[in-house]
Amino acid sequence: MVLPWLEAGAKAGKKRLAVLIDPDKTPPNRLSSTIVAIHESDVDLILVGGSLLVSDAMEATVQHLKAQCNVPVVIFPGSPHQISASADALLLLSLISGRNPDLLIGQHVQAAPALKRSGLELLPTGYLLINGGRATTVSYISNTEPIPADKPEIAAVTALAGTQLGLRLIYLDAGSGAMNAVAPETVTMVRQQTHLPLIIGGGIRNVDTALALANAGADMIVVGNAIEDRPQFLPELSSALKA
Ligand code: 1GP
Repeated sequence: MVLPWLEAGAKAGKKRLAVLIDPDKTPPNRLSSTIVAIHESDVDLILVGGSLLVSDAMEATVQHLKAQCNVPVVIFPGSPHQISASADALLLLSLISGRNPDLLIGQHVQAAPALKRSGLELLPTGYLLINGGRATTVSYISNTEPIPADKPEIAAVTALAGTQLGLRLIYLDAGSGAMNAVAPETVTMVRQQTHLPLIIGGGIRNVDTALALANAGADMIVVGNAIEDRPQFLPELSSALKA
């Protein structure tokens, strides 16, 4: 089970590393260098998903990764259709930084029967978009405003509310390809308000940024674009993070 393992790791102060694979950008036939990089690294989770899946490569991508890598595969869904019973778990996202009821309950209702049938482990996640310096696909598609980057106190009380609501993970995301990653100060303030495992992603392109976020209290770092551009970044990041 992914959730108890994440919770135990966070409690023990372990720093986890996740790779995000967007099947639109990297379908199975273009995954080989990423898979080599995963084999050369200590990767804890593979997230699969995207805010705008226009291809139908999701299922094939999950199956390919399950066959090639000995790492849990977790769906990071951009829509209620992104469900694959071949995965190990699914981030059941509530977009608590936004005020779009569809992403707080509407899509969950639509997806509920299929999720039940899938038998997937569900990871109830408070998902917060933080302004990363430019408009991102997720912000446009979700029709929500990200939390301003210079208002860490809003992120902190939002994470607190998510914790009080009974969510089990908090994910702060500057959005895929963000110009600026979430600021370590934001992570520090959020960390003071929640004991939940804290996942940080969006725009992380170098080891120093990832280490600063981990030191500020992130339990798991997510990288996507940077690995697609330079797979060698993954083993570098993995050894620095786990050192
Ligand atoms: C986006 O947090 C992920 O949802 C990863 O972002 O692709 O910018 O690394 P990047």
